[in-house]
Amino acid sequence: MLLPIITYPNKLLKQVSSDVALFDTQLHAFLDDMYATMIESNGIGLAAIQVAMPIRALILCIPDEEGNQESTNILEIINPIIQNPRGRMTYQEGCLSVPGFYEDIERYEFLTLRYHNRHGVVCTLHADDLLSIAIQHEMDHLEGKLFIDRLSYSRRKKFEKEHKKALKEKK
Ligand code: QAP
Ligand code: CO
Repeated sequence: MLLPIITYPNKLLKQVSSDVALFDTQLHAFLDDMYATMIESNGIGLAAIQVAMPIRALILCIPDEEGNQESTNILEIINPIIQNPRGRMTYQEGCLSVPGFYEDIERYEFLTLRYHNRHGVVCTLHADDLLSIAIQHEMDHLEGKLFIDRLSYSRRKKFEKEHKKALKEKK
């Protein structure tokens, strides 16, 4: 089932999400819906709050070297904790909740992630490059934060101006 994606400036995106306690069939069905929704929208990452569910769950599907998004590469990450973040890198980010806007954001290049999979099993993952960036982007959503919240004052002002104009042209 496809779910509607909430877009900026919807206030729901500011909500802090809560830990997942039950790793049941209802959660599995929701994760499957998130995956279908993300693929349909040409996304590589989606947090539960983007489809109005304030739980600490996110999915990622990073394209391989050829740019193919294999369904076997899907990561379902629940109640994540970042350990040992290091290095810095800049990447031009976008977000399904801020469609049509892309900005350079600096984040950690490497990190270790502790999380639960859909069955509640504790997993560890070592991430670098785009996977590391995507994890940090999606984990910001769990805190009610968007990538545009990380822009400098002047770049944010420029974004708001362009966003206002884009909304007007859509109507
Ligand atoms: C988050 O973003 C991300 O504006 C995932 O028109 C972004 O999937 C992680 C998308 C960059 C790491 C690096 C955005 C699709 C998808 C749009 C996305 C759009 C269509 C964004
Ligand atoms: Co996003």
